[in-house]
Amino acid sequence: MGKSDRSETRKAEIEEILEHKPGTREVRDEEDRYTVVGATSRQTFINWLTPIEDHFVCHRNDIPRIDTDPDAWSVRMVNGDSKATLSVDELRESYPTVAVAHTMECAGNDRGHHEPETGSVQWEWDAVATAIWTGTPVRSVLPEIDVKKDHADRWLTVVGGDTPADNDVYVKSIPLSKIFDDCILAYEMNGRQLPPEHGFPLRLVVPGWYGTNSVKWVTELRVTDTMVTDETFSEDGKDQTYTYWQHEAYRIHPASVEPEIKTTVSTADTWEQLIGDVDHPYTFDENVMSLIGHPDGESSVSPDESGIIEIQGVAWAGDDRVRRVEVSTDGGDSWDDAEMYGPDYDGAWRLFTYTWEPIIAEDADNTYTLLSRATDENDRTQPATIAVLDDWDEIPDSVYPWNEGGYAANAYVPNGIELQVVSRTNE
Ligand SMILES: Nc1nc2c(c(=O)[nH]1)N[C@H]1C(S)=C(S)[C@@H](COP(=O)(O)O)O[C@H]1N2
Ligand SMILES: [Mo]
Repeated sequence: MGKSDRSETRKAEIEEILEHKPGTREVRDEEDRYTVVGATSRQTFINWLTPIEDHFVCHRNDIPRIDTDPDAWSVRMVNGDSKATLSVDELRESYPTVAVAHTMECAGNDRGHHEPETGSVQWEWDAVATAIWTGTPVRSVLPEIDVKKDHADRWLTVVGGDTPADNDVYVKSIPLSKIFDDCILAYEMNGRQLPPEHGFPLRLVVPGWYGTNSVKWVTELRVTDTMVTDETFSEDGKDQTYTYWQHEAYRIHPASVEPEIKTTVSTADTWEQLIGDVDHPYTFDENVMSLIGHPDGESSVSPDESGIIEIQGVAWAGDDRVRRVEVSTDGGDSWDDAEMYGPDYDGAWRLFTYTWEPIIAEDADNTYTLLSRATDENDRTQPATIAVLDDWDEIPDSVYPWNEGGYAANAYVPNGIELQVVSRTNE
């Protein structure tokens, strides 16, 4: 398929997605050929569950069209000489069914707040959402290829079926320990059949990890001793590369660096890699982050009868827990604890609320800057800003390092909300 043909199919595809996600925003990057739509509005962040209609979409290639029976789709499994094939139907009928909550955040969320600007899709806060995914625990199918327990140092290399013959195969390697812990092969999203753009008929869900790891349209699971290398698939005899998505894209690094292909990392925790000894971290577990959903800054707001504005939002920390959420109503000069409430699942965000009694002065314009910042169970607090740093070995608490791909940023100042408070009578 030529470049212009692809741009045509892409256009048609996005139009189709926007038809059943009517409120979402198209945030397309033509050059990079990404198909993406972002969250409808800040207001989605007052809900714990994101309706499918509001869930962002992000992928590079065309959606594989499955014209035949979805059960004709099968997954190949390989562990050395041990091989098996399972249909979606078999997965659904013959293995345990579980549901997991997962806050999916694109590793490029907040990329648009990098200065200088980076390449690719300029997301602001749009690319994060929480859904309930239903499917088969991956650990329950691995015995079919003689993997009966977690080999802590091995990997599961997962292949997506969306790659055209002239492109890098969409492949991600996930540590087997994480796979055994909570990963699933999902065929339902929020209790409905998986929509095509979210991976129909089958996708991997890696709870609490950046979206890139949750491979859509899964065709193969391969147990490997290292993260994917081109040798991993050499027996397939195809002239395609398999390492781009794991080792080149989605790595955190300064400008003009080509990260080397690693066989393994000492920790899958993205932040620990960043402040530790892993050169050019892989974007695995999501960094601690929060967003205000109400007020949304789109219009002025008035307090209720008792003079109160309820500030509401969400906070998450990948597969770690959120320990604390604070809110500032004066642009960060002072902070107060917000209250966390609602559902509390590993890998999914928490709701928070903060009762604010704004002062409305007669002769001022009453503009306020609202910020939220979260702290995880490891006592890591969101940094304030994204900045260009010379020395990554000494990352100050208050700064997230500008990086060439614009990945994994979790600074709170760029997501602040400026709003005008008007008294009820002046509405
Ligand atoms: N096969 C395949 N899986 C993929 C991708 C892709 O391009 N191809 N994109 C990834 C990225 S970058 C993200 S953020 C999530 C988005 O999942 P969603 O579209 O269901 O929100 O899917 C991931 N899985
Ligand atoms: Mo992504």
